[in-house]
Amino acid sequence: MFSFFKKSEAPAVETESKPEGWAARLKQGLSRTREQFGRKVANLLGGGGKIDEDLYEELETILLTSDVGVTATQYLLDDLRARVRREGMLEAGQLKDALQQSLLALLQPLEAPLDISGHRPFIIMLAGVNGAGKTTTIGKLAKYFQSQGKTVLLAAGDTFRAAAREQLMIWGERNNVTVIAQESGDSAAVIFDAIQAAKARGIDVVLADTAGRLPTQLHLMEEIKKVKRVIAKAEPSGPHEVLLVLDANTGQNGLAQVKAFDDALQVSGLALTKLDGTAKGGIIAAIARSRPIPIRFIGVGEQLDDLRPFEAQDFVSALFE
Ligand SMILES: Nc1nc2c(ncn2[C@@H]2O[C@H](COP(=O)(O)OP(=O)(O)OP(=O)(O)O)[C@@H](O)[C@H]2O)c(=O)[nH]1
Ligand SMILES: [Mg+2]
Repeated sequence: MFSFFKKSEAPAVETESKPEGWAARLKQGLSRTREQFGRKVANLLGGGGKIDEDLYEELETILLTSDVGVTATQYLLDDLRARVRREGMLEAGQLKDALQQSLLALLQPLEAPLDISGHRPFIIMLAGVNGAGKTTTIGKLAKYFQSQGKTVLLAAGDTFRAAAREQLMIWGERNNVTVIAQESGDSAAVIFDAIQAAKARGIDVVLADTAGRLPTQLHLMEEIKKVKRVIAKAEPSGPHEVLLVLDANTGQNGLAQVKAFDDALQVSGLALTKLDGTAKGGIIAAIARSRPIPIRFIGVGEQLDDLRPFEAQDFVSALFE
């Protein structure tokens, strides 16, 4: 938990402006995913055979076992067949390029960077199941916005655990970020106060943490709906972003989480974390097909600068090469 509080970790600001450094980190982070997915595809399609039904069937198996899910797998295979027909492809090797193109076309609409220019403070409310990476993502986002010259205020809205509040406050002190917390009180009240404070101080971005919860815990889902309503009382135009944090390793269940939180809160963006783990990556395709909510950020590690805006082309390249 809260690995970004480790003393050993100095914010790697100097790498902030080097996109090639990030591309390398993304590839490094996705290496295990690439081993599972990219290598299987390469083995299947790199042999130089002809395109036939068996090939499509094996590709279907790879997609299904990579968390792409039935709906998106069907869509991708149909799209592939259409490309093969249109371009008169015969060789298995050509199918690999076509698959990359199909995936890219599917994922491109999810690339919609978060634009915070319309509101001040721009209020971002985070939500997600326990341990998805909400608090870690808040730390990373604080650094991300600070590196763009924005002022940030954190609302310690996870009032379920005292430790969560303490750790957020220590972290805020070390990184010169104001943290609004309360000894007692509920999540909505803390976030309400934080928004008032941000308005009074002319802060650019409010990041509101919330406690983890499962969509099946109906009372907790009601509580987070209330948080959203109370934010709108503090600032009628807000929240300006409801960011669902999703652990990429949860596989197909991730799609169920997206649907449930979206139904409850009208999620406006996703942060996909832990892509540096054993995540199979296909969940992104499943989301793109079944509930296309923009992926604002992806996280590929526990360090502060292991979070960047999602770029479909980079992502697809990192999956294959
Ligand atoms: N490898 C890796 N670990 C991550 C990433 N993001 C978060 N973590 C780790 O995931 C664990 C849980 O992260 P938290 O940020 O505490 O998750 P949370 O959603 O706030 O959890 P709760 O508040 O308990 O619901 C911690 O050990 C983090 O270091 C990531 O992108 N990559
Ligand atoms: Mg947390």
